Amino acid sequence: MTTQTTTAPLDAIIVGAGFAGLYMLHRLRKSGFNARVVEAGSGAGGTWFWNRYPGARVDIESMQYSYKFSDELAQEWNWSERYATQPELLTYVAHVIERFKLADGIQYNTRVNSAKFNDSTGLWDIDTNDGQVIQARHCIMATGCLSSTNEPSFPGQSSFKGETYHTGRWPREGVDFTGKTVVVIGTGSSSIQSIPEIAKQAKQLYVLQRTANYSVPAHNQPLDPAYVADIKANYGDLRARGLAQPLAYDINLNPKLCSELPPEEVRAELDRRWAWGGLPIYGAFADLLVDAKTNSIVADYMREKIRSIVKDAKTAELLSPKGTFGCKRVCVDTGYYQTYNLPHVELVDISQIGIEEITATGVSAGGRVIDTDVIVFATGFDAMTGSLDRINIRGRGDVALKDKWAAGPITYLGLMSAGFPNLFTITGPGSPSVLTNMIMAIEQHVDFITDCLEYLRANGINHIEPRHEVELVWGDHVQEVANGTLLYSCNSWYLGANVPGKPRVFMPYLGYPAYAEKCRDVAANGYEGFDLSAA
Ligand code: N01
Repeated sequence: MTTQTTTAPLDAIIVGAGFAGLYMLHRLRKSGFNARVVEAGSGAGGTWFWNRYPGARVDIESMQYSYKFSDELAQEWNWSERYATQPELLTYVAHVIERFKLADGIQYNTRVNSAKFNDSTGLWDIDTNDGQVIQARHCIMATGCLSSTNEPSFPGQSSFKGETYHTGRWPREGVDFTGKTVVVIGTGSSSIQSIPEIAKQAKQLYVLQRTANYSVPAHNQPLDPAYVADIKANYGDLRARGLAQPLAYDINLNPKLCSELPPEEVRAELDRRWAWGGLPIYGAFADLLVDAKTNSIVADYMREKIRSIVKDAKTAELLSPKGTFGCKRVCVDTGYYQTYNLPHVELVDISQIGIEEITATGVSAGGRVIDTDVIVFATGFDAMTGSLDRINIRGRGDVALKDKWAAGPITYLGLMSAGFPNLFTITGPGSPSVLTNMIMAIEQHVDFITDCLEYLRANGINHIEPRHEVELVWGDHVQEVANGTLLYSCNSWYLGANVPGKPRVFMPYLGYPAYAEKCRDVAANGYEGFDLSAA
């Protein structure tokens, strides 16, 4: 393919048209920068563009999982349900694009193959699948934390004659399971959300479980207009409460330690959280993620709930997670456990004997052979670093980011990495990102980057990059914070442990408020820890 270099270099190229890329484009345009978004998909929405599996919906309440930067937007937009569905989220994205006139700044169907810092021009050269080379002063990766699918390959997989799907790359036209036998591999959030919906159509459904996950009911429902009006009248209060909590999400954090409470109060608190539903269960006790005893009390409570829902004792036992509660991200479901009471749904334990083979007609797993028409891979993502690794990113001296990060990502604040001047990663590894209400973390990063670019412009500075010694200290701090919790005690995707061969490093930073304050201080002190140069 012939390459074509765009004439005038951009101030910034933004890779990805999800929530991060769209807000980044809006902010940069408002500040007078010449910016453009390139997006691999044929539409905007990022995660919500690709994850179209049945039952896909956000696991944070929509009144909080929505942009806060524009009060007009927040006031005029009406979510229909407590947890928005994937289609409704895409409608919201379309509204944002129209309202802020972003459409002409987004180039779809454009996958970035490589992003290379050119030592002689001091610009980034962005090579795309359609043969363009786009030059830009700044390269901003808005590529998402969960956008690169984890697709394990099993022996014989290519011989399978039926249909196969990955939850993270669901076909736009949907899938009809009516009358079919279906195997779902995996029991993470995507699986837990889709299984009740697939079961409504399938003739027979087998769920292949390697590790059981904790799931809390969503208690999803249409939003009560009075409740919405009440929030909208004081929206700023809700946002402020959220931003003051570790997950940048108002989970009504209980400041009390479980160990200080009498058993009946512990029970009452958990009952209240279960009845409310969703991720606020994390806020039940201040020591939930640090005290193993507290954690086991909550885990016991969850197992008791599973036993009370699932009628078959053996299935209930298999569905009961053994590990630390909340170490893997807790799932939020609608009728997940109840689905196993249906006669045509079967849980297959593959914890001892995994998937040995995929044949032309089915799957050999858990010591049995299961014939099937469809296999759904709900096997998750190469989280946080996957989407960056899949782009050939090269910094000063042609050093590959992937090589620099071979033993785990090295960043300052999850925003930049030494040797890669003017390359920003929105919600990159080393920032709160996936341990928050993502939209809040996205807005905080976009605001930081915009302020930074304005500062550079005002001061005649062309390049910014962190000092290596500073990013090493930050990396140690990220690990130290995680080490002070129970979050190292399982094989989560936070640790990269779900992808064979990936280094075991805790990638997100726990604690949004302290992080945001650190970023404010860094900026206020003239981007302390970064090298700034006019050259
Ligand atoms: O992926 P996962 P996900 N053989 O990694 C199994 C977000 N999300 O797509 O646990 C057999 O959680 C694996 O087993 P194990 C959310 O943050 C958000 O479900 O490794 N099984 C596991 O059961 C979530 O946390 C929403 O033993 C294999 C499953 O596949 C994140 O995305 C909705 C296997 C993968 O679970 C990821 O969720 C959905 C193998 N070789 C997702 N490899 C919202 O609501 C993997 N598995 C916003």
